Amino acid sequence: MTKKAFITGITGQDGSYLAELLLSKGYEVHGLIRRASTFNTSRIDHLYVDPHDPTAKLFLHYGDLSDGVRLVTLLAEIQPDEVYNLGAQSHVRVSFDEPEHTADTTGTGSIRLLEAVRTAGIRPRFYQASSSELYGATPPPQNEDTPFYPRSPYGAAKLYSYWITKNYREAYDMFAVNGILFNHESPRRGETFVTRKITRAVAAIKAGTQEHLYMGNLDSVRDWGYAAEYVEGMWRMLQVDEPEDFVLATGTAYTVRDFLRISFEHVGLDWEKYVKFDERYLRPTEVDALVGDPSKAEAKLGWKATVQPDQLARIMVDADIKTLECAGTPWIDKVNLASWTPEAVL
Ligand code: NDP
Ligand code: GDR
Repeated sequence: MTKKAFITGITGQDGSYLAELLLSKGYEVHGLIRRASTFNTSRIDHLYVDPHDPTAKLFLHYGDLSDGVRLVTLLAEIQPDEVYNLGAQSHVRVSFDEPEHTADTTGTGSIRLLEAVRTAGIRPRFYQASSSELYGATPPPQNEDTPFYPRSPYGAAKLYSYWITKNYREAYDMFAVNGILFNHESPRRGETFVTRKITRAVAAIKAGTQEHLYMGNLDSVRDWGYAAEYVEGMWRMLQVDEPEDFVLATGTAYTVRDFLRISFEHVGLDWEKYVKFDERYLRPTEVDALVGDPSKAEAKLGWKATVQPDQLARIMVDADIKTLECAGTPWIDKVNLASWTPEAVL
C-alpha cells in the first residue's frame, strides 16, 4: 500500500525538502497551501506533476491553519498515514510585530490540526515542528531535558505547540512527536533570515549590484545545519516504535559575525567594508546562544548532521551566485535525499 503524508507548510523551506524526500520514498504527498494573489509555490514547482497525469503523486489543497473545519474535511478525505505540521509564522523578529497572528498560526494552529486528526477519526503519526527557540534564555548546550525559557511571541507560541503535542500523546495515546530543531538553512531559506540575507547580499555585492548590507546583532551564537539533512531526521522520528521528542542540531557554535566573515571570504571580500548597523533588526529580547546536543537522535535514530556551518555558508553563497546568473530565477539545489546516510548528503 502506498503511504500517504499530509504536510502543512509545504511551500516553505522545510516543506519543499520533506515533500521531495517523501516522494523519493514512494509516498503520495498532500500539501496544504494558502491562497495568495501571486503564486507561492516556487520551492515545490520542480516537484509538481499535473494531477490529471496518472503518475502524479503530489497533491496541493487550499487551506489555512486558522481554519479548523477545513483541516477536518481535508484529513477525513485524505486519510494520511503521517501528518507533518510545519506551517507557521516562523520569523522571530516579525513575531514581535504580529504577536497575535503568530499565536494564532504558530500556537493555536497546532491544536486545530491535532483536533482535526481526532475529529476526522484517523490515527496518523504526527510530527510537530518544535524549535530551539523554546530554550531562549537557557544557556547551551541544550538537549531534550533542558528547561525552556522562550524569549519572543514566536517562542511562546511554539512552547504551547510543544506541550499540546505532548499532551495529545499522553491523553489520547497518539503517536505525536516534537522535533526540536536548531536553525537549519539552505539555498531555499527565506530571504529575510540572517544566513540567506547574508549570502544573497554577498552574491549581489560581488556582482556589483549592491553596496552595503544592514544588519542587527552580530554577537548571537547559533547552531546552523543544512535543512536537506534535517527533513530526514523528521521522517525518522515517525518510523521508530515509540513516540519520543528529539533534538536535531550540528552541535557547533558560530556567531552571526563568523557567518558573515566566512561568506564574504568565500568570494574574496572583507565583510567589514560592506556591513553597516541598523537597529531595526534588533529584537526587544534576544536569544543569545543556541547550541544543540543531538546525541539522542544519533543514538536512537542513527541521524547525524554532516554539513557544518562553514560549508553551509559556502553552499548558500554559491547558490545565490547561480541564482543571479539565471537572472533571478531561484536556483534549486539538487540533493540526493533518497540515499541519505549520516556519512554523505551531497
Ligand atoms: P518557512 O517560513 O520557510 O515556511 C513556513 C510555511 O508555513 C510556509 O509554507 C507558509 O506558507 C506556511 N504558513 C504560514 N502561515 C500559515 C497558515 N496560517 N496556515 C498554513 N500555512 C501557513 O519555515 P521553515 O520551512 O524554515 O520551517 C518549517 C517549520 O519549522 C516552521 O514551523 C518553523 O517555525 C519551524 N522551525 C524552523 C527552523 C529553521 O531553522 N528553519 C528551526 C526550528 C523550527 P506560505 O509559503 O504561503 O507563506
Ligand atoms: P532565528 O533566525 O531568530 O534564530 O529563528 P534569524 O536568522 O532570523 O536570526 C538569527 C540571529 O541573527 C541575528 N541577526 C539578524 N537576523 C535577521 N533575520 N536579520 C538581520 O539583519 C540580523 N542581524 C542579526 C538575530 O538577532 C538572531 O540572533 C530561526 C527561525 O527559522 C525560527 O523559525 C526557528 O524556530 C529558529 O531559527 C530555530
